[in-house]
Amino acid sequence: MAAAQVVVATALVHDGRVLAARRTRPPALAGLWELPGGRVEAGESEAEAVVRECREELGTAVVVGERIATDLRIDAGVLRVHTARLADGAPQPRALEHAGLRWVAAGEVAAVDWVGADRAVVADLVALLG
Ligand code: 9L3
Ligand code: MG
Repeated sequence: MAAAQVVVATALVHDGRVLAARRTRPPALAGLWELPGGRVEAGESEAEAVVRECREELGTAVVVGERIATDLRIDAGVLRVHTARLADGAPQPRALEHAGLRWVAAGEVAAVDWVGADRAVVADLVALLG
């Protein structure tokens, strides 16, 4: 049996805030906010996938940190959250997948209209931001 598809999500932290990206698609997720990321490709490590997805979706270079939170079951497979920090460049929504970005402080994390899977890591994000 094939292993479940892993989807990585990036808790990109800068100046005590975490980056949230507003999805445009699929329709069920449009308008909701997520930690940017996507499917790990064949032959790629999770950290490599985080770096690639941040380059593709945000146009920025990142340094990957640690894994946080527990694995989350999603329709696409299993979602795993990795921390990261900016190495170079200010994030911009580069892919059609996102309509906007916002930096979220610890006190604002719970009030964000997250996609269902990402809502489950709110407490971990608050802890991460201190
Ligand atoms: N997904 C959920 N939360 C996230 C990410 C990055 C992804 N933080 C879900 C949305 C899609 C699937 O995982 O159903 C694949 O992600 P993408 O390749 O559409 O970003
Ligand atoms: Mg994505």
